[in-house]
Amino acid sequence: MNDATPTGPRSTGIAPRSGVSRFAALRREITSPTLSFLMEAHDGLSAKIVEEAGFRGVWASGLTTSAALGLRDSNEASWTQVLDQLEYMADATSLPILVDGDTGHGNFNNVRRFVRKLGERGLAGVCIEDKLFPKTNSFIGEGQALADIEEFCGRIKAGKDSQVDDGFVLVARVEALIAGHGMAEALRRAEAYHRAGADAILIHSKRSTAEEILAFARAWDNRAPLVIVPTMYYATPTSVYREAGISTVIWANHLLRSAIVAMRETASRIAEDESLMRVEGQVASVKEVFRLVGNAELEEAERRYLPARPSVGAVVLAASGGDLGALTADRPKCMVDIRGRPLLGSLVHTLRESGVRDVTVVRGYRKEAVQLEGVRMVDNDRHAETGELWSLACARNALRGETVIAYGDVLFKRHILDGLLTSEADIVLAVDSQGAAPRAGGTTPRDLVAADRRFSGDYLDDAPAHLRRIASDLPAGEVCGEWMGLARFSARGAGWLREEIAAIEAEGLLERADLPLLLTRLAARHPVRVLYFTGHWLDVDTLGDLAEARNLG
Ligand code: SPV
Ligand code: MG
Repeated sequence: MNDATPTGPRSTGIAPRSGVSRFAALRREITSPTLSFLMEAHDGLSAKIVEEAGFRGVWASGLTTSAALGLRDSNEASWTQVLDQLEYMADATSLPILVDGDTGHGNFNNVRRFVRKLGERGLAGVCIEDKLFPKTNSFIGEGQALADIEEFCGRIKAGKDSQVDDGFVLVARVEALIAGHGMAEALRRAEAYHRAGADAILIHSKRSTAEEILAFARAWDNRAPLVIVPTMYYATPTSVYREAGISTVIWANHLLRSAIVAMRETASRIAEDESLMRVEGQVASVKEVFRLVGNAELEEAERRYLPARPSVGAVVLAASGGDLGALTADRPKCMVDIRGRPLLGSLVHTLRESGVRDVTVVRGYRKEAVQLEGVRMVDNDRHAETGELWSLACARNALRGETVIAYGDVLFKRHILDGLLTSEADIVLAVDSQGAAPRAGGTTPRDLVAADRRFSGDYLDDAPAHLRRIASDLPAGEVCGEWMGLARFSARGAGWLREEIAAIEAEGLLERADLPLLLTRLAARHPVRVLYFTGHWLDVDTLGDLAEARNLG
């Protein structure tokens, strides 16, 4: 990192709000004559919450960062693990962050490396305390051992000599009052640390009143900015700190402590109720989570960086009933359940996964049973006496721009659809090269394909093949595979499709014509590409197919 690390979260790509570096911003907070506040955060999300609340700086607490990891405040996380956590915070917020550096993670040499790495990752300052590694939280036990003054001054000097930006702030934390060494020792240490180059002194106390802190402030007389942590003397009015000339107050752990209460309450309610009903109104919405982590920025970036692809539509033909016995008494085949969702739901899911979002379904038999969220429904009310092409013509208005056409009773793996969508051909059909064989269930393949080239059997074979015709009664020698009931048309191909439907209509054949006829006629006028696949799809004609569909996954 360099001298001009701008404010602004790095991972989101949001432009910096100003040219002021975070180092300079923290220095300003600490050295300004007015009282400043740093609010605790322990991860990226809490750092964002600190920023949104209007604070001008973050305290990256050692206690809460380790507790959020499920660890004790005893240097159990390695310093590089801590550094990674800190980097998430720096990425998540544009605020300057004062890092709780504990004892500096060792001697002067560890401090040097730690301070350099903090600066490189955009952390604006560090606070080191005059204790020994591994440290223990100041509120645990009595009379913790303090560092030798000269040795600790070496840590301070080493830290200042290692900062990567002149604005980097090093706060020296005096533990003498907490360790029971008295005011004179606390002042002696503060003076020594100030002389060693510390930018500010943090005077810590575990008393329930601010008396000793205020006595220290009076004696210290602003020789360097004073930082305090009123966790234990929380009842002291903030105006008292202003009057005492304190530089900065750290609210050291209150986001984590409030999160613990909220999480515990939510967990126990859900455990008791075995339901989310009571908590739903009490917790942040999922939308709010998306907002906090900046999903809107990602969408904007996707528009900027992903190749623009005009939206692709699909028309799914699902007007016929199908005969699966009792299963299709009150609903068409496409609405029969396949592992918790209707067959048509799985088909639409696969389409959406491949970016085909604008889906139109032509329904007919038991049309009231055909409902899917976000899918446009078109009705073929003459489904009993008409065929596939009539149904397709009902959705004529959707046959514009790039369009996928699928039978409503097929399931296929996504790579098959992706293959069609990435083809450069104007009309392209998914064909199973093994489709000529009779099916296990005894049914015979219907849409047999004759093409100008067979699949060679080599999976690297991508030489183009073109449709000659599709029929159910092709001579065995001509059969190259079976059409899966899945085709893609470019915008130009969709134009040819509409023309051909109009031509068939003009000839009076629309009522009875099927898709094989349509595709065969198209192939006579335009190139219709055949893309070979092997398996990974099925159409559901029998109960046996249904069982297989439930396994296709
Ligand atoms: C921290 O927040 O980790 C601190 C402050 O060091 S205290 O817990 O009061 O020691
Ligand atoms: Mg700490």
